[in-house]
Amino acid sequence: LPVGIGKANQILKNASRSTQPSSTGKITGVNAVVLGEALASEDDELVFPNDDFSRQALVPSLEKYLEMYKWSVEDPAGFWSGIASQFYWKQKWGQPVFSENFDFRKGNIKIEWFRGGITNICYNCLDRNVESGNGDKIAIYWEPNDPGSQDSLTYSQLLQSVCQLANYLKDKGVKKGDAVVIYLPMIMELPIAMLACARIGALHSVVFAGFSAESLAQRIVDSKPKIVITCNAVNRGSKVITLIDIVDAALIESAKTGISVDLCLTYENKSAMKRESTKWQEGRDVWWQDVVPKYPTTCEVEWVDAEDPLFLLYTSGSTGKPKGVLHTTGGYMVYTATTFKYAFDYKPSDIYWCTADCGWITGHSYVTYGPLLNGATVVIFEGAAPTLVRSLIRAGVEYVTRYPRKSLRVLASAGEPINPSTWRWLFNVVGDSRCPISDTWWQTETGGCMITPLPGAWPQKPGSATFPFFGIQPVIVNEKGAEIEGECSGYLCVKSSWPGAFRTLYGDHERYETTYFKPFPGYYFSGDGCRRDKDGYYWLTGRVDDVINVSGRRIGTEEVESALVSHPQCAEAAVVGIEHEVKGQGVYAFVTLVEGVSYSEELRKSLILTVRNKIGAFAAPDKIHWAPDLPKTRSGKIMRRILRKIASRQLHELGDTSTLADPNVVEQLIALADR
Ligand code: 6R9
Repeated sequence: LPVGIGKANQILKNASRSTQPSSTGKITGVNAVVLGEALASEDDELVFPNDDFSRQALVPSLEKYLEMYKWSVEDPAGFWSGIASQFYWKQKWGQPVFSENFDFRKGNIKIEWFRGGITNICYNCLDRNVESGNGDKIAIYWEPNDPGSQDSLTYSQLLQSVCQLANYLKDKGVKKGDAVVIYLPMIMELPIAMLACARIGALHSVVFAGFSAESLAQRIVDSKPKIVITCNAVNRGSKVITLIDIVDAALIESAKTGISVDLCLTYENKSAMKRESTKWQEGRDVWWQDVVPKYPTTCEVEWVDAEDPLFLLYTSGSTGKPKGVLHTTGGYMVYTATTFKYAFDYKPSDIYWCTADCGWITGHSYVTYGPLLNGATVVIFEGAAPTLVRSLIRAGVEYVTRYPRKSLRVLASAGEPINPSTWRWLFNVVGDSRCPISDTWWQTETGGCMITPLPGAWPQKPGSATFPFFGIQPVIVNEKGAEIEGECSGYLCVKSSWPGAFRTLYGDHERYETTYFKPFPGYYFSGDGCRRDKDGYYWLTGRVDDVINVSGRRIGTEEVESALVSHPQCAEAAVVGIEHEVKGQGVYAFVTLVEGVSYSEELRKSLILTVRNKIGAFAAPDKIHWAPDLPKTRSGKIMRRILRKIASRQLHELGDTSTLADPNVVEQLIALADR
């Protein structure tokens, strides 16, 4: 067994289960089982699952997990083949079940799973469930922004809607391997569009509907879609956002680089805007409701190889240009389905809600594919709900406690660190000290959960993602790339592949290798820091690169910097993340103005607006710090370490400033901190 995991065995032996978490729902702080007398640190706080939960859990004990885990890493081919066989394959995969090169020194990085297997993920999500007698089961409950116009689709109805759109797309010339850009909010048409693409072997590239025209254009230029699918407008809280205008601006922008899209399929989202008031590009824009329902409700499946691409999803990296993460069909299918089932202890009678937007990976893997592959009933909510727990805490417990929560079985969190106090609040208040919390660590790149509790299987520690999922071998390495054993902290890497791993960055395999495989030869590098405690539990400590995480959304600091410097009055900018009570991290920007321009409130607003327009509202700086100059080394490199300290007002911890080209810069910056 990999280092650490074996140690977990001892926990059960050493810990006393005498103090079970109370089920009275009283908010008494921590319901923990303490090792020894006093709680020495957060590492010692163990929260046990209750026995009733464990008895019914898919993985009822640590022993069972260790047995399965051992099998999964000693015989990955056997372990994953067994699971893959539960899906429909038109033709079984060949041998070897997987092949990989994780070490760039031995040639190009390559990952393949189930090569030669012929399947279709849409078929496995829908047809397979309908054929097994679950056609009348609800696939999606849709909860709109304004209560009152709820909707739902059974598996049969969803299949029919998907087939109609698939037929339409085929009729418009979309073929296997073509890209389709989807720019939709959380309405049912979003998963419908994803599944329709998958059905005909087209790659979907969903762009989060909070991205600006410029960001959308960038993604259109990179993926060169045949069609863009959007809607006219969407309600967000009390605001109406006219998505089609954003698409229009993006298409004008992308046409300038020679990428033109002649078809924009637009859903009329009546609750937000009527078609009469929609600005329309005759010849290019087509109303979904006018064309799609005319197509047949059955559609032949395009059978694809397990390694044929399924989708592209852009994510932020530490350099300016977003990266097109590419996932393929077979491995992603098997991995998302399996992680969904085990990480949430899924039972067919469950109704499952994931608050994520399909514009991000969580919405791909755990709103759409993972649940539907398991025949689950999912709830989709139109409104925005990131960083939900911290916003709820701020609003007060009564918003939660006024509703019965007896039906809740498992709570989950993803996308950002959940600190121990937030964890306890979620556990005690929302889950009545009864529901296990799956704090799942993973990334766009990993396709599915990598380090996650399995509910009921072992004691949790608030704030720790606990142990690796089946088949995942996390390692912690030091600066030199050497694996460190036992209790330690360092850079989180993964040794050898798993089915859900991304296969490349679209059109840029070299960047894929450089970013993820070259920093620590022989390993996949996650970009995250991590600590492993004495019991083998993993604690994520945040990004170690220039990526910040605002409300669970990844933003490259360089992306914000280039947006800022595109402003005619901004000469230079440096962006760092700061702690933010609700958003987790906030965007803090140091801005140097062009000679002769002076600071003003108006300019501050206009800089923020520039970022909103260039990237999207979610990336807007929380703070603009006027900077006559930036602290740089003699070779001209900005010293972000110092900027981070100034931003968080840790002024006594600036460290060594003697290597700065001009140490006075720091004092100037401090003087301007609250201007
Ligand atoms: C799924 C998703 C990935 C980054 C990742 C890490 C952070 C995700 C986390 C977590 C602490 C967790 N992250 N899950 N940090 N605990 N449970 O969010 O993908 O948008 O690609 O972000 O999010 O820093 O590297 P993505």
